[in-house]
Amino acid sequence: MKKSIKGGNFFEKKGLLRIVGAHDGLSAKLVELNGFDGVWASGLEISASYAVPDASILTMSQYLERACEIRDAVTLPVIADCDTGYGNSNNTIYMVKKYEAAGITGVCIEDKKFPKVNSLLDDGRQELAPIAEFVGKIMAAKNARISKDFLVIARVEALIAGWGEEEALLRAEKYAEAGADAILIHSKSKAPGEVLSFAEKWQKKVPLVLVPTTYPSIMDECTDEELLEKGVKMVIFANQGMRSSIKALNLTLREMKKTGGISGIEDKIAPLGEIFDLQGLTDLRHEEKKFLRSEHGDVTVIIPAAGKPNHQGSMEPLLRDRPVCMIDINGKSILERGLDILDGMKFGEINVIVGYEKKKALESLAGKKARFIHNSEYEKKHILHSFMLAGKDTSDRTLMVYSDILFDRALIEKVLKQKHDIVLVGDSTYTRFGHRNKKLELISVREKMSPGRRSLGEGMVMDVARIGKNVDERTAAFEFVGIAYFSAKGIRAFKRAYSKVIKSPERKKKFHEAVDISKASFTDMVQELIDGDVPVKVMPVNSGWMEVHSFEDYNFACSRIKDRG
Ligand code: SPV
Ligand code: MG
Repeated sequence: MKKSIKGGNFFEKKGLLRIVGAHDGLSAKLVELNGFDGVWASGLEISASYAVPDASILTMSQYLERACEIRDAVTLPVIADCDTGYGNSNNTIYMVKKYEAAGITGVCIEDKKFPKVNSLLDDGRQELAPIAEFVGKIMAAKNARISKDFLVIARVEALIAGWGEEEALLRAEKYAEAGADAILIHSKSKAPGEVLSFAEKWQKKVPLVLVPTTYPSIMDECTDEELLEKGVKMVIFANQGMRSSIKALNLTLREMKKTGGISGIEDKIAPLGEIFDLQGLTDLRHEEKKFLRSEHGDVTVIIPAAGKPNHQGSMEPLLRDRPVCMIDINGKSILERGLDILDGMKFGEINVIVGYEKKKALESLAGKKARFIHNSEYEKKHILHSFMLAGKDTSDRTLMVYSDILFDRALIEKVLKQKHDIVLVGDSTYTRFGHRNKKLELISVREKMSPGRRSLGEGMVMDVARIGKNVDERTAAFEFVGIAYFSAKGIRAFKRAYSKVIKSPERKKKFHEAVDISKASFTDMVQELIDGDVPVKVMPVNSGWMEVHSFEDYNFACSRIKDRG
């Protein structure tokens, strides 16, 4: 976040101040991004943006609303063009209170009669207010302000109205005496001579402000130092921004009308990304991450999907060029289906670790809300390594879901409700029979299980004793579904145990069922935790998920899942 310089006396800032006209948040933001000293909430621009004349048509509230919009969009000081003060001294008092309270740096009021017309209008009705009346307004404005840093700039319109330099000097003198912090000497002369002559005679009584719209050469003819030397503290480039956008917009619209299309203009207009940046979308994303809480916002999901399928069996034709998670079930891959369910649950972050056929995976998952992490060594480093590529960054509740299973939302909801630190989902109806393309990851529990009583009560969890492909089928009570839940404490324990193994000299040795830690499966690390007396629970389920291990499974899944998503 940029440092605010709205506070303090703007005129105490060193050097010649260049402020630029704007009419809304966006135009003001562009002024700031281009490095100017402040923003001029221009009456001409604001009224033009409503497509009404700059002739006191809009009300004070409308101008103030825009000034606030501008103030909110930038950290720069904002000087508001307040025309004649919107009426007499009573209106001016109210106006100063409102603008100061709104955090505007200063106001500029002009000595014309209300209602005014724009000063640069050819043959404009330029009626000057009596000096005394305007002096009263300046005094009222000064009296109404609270901070001495709130600037009241008096704008002398005598040169605009054709009343001559003497009148201009007299008025400036009176307004300075009344307490004006600066004099804006306005001129519509085509050359800078008129204002330079005024400045010469003014003798720096209070700082001068210029609006060189009609005499732009002054900025080429005089250096900043020369202008400062003549008593000019600030120049206002009042309307060039709006004029440039009108021209650009017209060119684009004309081209669109002429061609009947939009392809020819694409490289002449700002990319959409620039709009998003100007809107502050980056900040919004950052803040959303921090503050937009949802029920599962503190849960990080990790889906390891990097591995190459090995035991293909009857699945061979389906798996020739893709991992299991990419198998298409009625128009959507298994993993896409999983991601759609998880996305709907508003998790903090969903990480998918890709490796084998990475390009295909990324193409098919384009547009899915997930962080994709590449396990470039997927052939040498297996699922535990993939898990830890994302797991190393998480300290919140974590959900691990295998990429090759189909599951219901209700199953995930259920495991997230568990109060234990590490909970695996185990299927209690697994069968030792049937064709499979791989060995199942089985779970045995500490509790005594009587045969034929595998269907257990809701919410009843048990202590895992052993997990892995080598667990004896006769003692196994569950098949590991491929869904594991960790509380913040649980994931810390898991990470601690992992880093201990990784750092130990034993890391090249056999690690549970794996030849070493790099080839370890997720379940090997769970066994390591159990052996280290970290409690691991299994939550029994008997429905709500399925895996595709065989061609039969595939046909079954296709017949069960009807939607084409
Ligand atoms: C404005 O920008 O509205 C001004 C400057 O007051 S000028 O249009 O030159 O009067
Ligand atoms: Mg104006």
